[in-house]
Amino acid sequence: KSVLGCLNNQQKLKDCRLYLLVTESLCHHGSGPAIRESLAAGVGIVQIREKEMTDRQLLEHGKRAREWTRETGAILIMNDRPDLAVAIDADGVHVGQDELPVREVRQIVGPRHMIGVSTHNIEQARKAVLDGADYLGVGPTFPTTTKLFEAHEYAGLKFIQQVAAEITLPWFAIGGINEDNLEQTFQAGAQRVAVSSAICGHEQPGQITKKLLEQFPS
Ligand code: TZP
Repeated sequence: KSVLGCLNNQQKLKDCRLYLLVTESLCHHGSGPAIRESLAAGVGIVQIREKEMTDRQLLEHGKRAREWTRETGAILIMNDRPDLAVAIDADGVHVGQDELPVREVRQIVGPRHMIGVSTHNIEQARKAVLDGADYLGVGPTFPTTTKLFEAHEYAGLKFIQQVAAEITLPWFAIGGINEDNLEQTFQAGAQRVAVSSAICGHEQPGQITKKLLEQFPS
């Protein structure tokens, strides 16, 4: 487990309930407004998740996101790229099952960055915990078109229930979550949720963020 830059970040991770993955091509009015408006409305973690940008574009984009997240005190995560996470001074990096394993990511980013891992079944979740992940993504909870999954990777609410019963590390239910099925996600045991299209793809990212946050149990 990382020696998180400051204990403050570990506490922030626990307290954070709504995590936003931002992809430029999913955003109605560009990723800048989506990030700034959702941060102002209370998003606690922003992940930069871009598959089509050049490294230079990612660097500039990431640095801007770093400034905006600093203004609200939100956590900033870089998807998939430990090198860029360090270069933009993000708080952490997120990896999937096909990317570098936690141990190798840790060697690159050092002890101060948090590492998040995407998991699609309980074995992967248990392994990520043992490997020293700082938090887990758990899903897909519902069908989604934001990321392609093989049929056998579709996890569903049953996986959310399994993780809720067993995993004590902070974890975020993810995949197809929106204002209509958020309640079901909580009922399955999730306390934290990560979304992309529900906020990025909305005409008014700030308003939908507020609406989602209002649905969280107090
Ligand atoms: N990992 C699991 S589901 C998913 C990722 C990146 C996509 C989340 O996007 P959306 O639009 O909230 O379904």
